[in-house]
Amino acid sequence: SSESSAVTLLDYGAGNVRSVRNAIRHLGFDIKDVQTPQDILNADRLIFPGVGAFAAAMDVLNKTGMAEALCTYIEKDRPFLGICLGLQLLFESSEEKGLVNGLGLIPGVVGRFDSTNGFRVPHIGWNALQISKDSEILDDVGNKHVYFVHSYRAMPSNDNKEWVSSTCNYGDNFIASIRRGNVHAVQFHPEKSGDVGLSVLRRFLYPKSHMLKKPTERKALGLAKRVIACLDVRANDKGDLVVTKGDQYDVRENTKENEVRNLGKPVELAEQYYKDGADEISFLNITGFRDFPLGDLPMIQVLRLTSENVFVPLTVGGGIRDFTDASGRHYSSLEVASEYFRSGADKISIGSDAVYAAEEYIKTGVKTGKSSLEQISRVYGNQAVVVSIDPRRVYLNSPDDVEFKAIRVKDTGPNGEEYAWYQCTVNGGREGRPIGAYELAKAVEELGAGEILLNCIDCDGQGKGFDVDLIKLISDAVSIPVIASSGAGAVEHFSEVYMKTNASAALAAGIFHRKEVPIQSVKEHLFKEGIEVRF
Ligand code: 1PR
Repeated sequence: SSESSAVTLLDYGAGNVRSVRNAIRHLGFDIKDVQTPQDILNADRLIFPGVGAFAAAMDVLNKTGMAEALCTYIEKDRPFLGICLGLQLLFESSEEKGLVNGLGLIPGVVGRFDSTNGFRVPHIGWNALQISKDSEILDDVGNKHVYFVHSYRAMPSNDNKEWVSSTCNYGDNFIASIRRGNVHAVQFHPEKSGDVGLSVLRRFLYPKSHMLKKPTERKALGLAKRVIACLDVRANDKGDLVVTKGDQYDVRENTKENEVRNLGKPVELAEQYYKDGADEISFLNITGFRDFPLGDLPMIQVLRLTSENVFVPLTVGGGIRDFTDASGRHYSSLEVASEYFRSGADKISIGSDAVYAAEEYIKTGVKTGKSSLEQISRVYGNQAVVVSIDPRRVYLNSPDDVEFKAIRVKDTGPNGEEYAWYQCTVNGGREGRPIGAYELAKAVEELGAGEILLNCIDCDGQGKGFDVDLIKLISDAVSIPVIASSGAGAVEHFSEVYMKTNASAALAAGIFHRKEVPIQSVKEHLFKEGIEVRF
């Protein structure tokens, strides 16, 4: 019946659509999953959250007969909402792997962003829309930012102008949404765009409802600099999972008992930061070098619960590598990552294992395709893979004293040394490796990382500001987004890092956990300094 409160979801099993499911349920709808092409034709309302690669998706849709059913459904002008790849697949073809045919409903070819003109690829983050025609579902978006994460995009042309309802500028003006009659599709992720995104889904699910347009006081102009809250998680000595925080990576209190510093519960804190306006949340399992049975990975439950109520991107890191658990069962890093994606993660972050992969790649010059980094980015796309770098400064009198990239640093060493190289570490800073942050960053970009989370052990928990020298070095060396991390102690540290480096996001932990500086104050300050942020 047309009054049913169920929505039909086309999930062809290529990745995580958990967030879309959570968002739909949050809005009071039940989900009917498509099993056969007939289910598509019978749908009252169909949501198609495309995930994974274009070619693989078309392959599945063609083999199962779903491609034909989708074309029929859409040509009959039945209510449809495509998300991300679910928009791209409507076009004639994509250049993602050679030239692959799409559903062919909209004229145009989906192509890759050009990173040569200074725009980092993937396009990750909160950007503004230029709405060009009434698209109803975008009525509450107005001037607000929405969340994008993609490397490919469709371009507006004379042939498809009757479809285009909004564009977004990122080097090019690309198609951000289409609408014709009851058929809608968006390139951004409404299920990850906070309240604004939920309003898009709500308007699709309840088309007759009249919601008030809230006036927006601040107009979104372009890609926002992100503010990320990071939760370092581990079990304390009683076995409870807690959010902890290191002082140069040492998370134990300076007391006789030497207990693990406890700053709160992971799920509760994440929900709080979402409400406070965090653009993203990162969870790091900082004891990921220990072997857990896969089903007991402590972060799985945290992700499941968090993703039910938090509608911004979630990253999880720590322990993403091949391992054998206590019972002798072997797990591949891809299995570990898949479990995290299924549980609600949007991105995974690799630390130690990426260091080993980069060392090997630099030594041999060969991409084996076997590292965690390569395997996970091949299956889930590079936008889903972050590499976390944990470097420590090694001071030098001359940059020629070492084979790694060394730079002049503002904070000189204990003996007045004016230079330093940044030595990568593994196992939570416990072991230094023969590779620098600069060499690592360039290698992991080639191996398929989509983003870099750049920590600095010297600055961690010190509250004296980010390591601007390091962040400038790395963000100038790669063309993927770089997240500045470690050392935030005041709102000015965020504007400093954005003014002096090409960081795309800034992450902090301690100041948020200790409630010294609210996320909102960081954003107000950045806004005042003329830096684009999402409110
Ligand atoms: O090596 O793949 O298992 O990943 C381990 C992950 O856990 C890495 O991302 C690594 O950075 C992280 N990690 C390991 N040990 C620690 C520790 O603190 N003992 N934490 C650790 C990393 C750094 C940031 C921190 C910022 C901002 N902590 O996450 O949140 O420095 O802090 P601040 O704002 O308070 O200065 P693998």
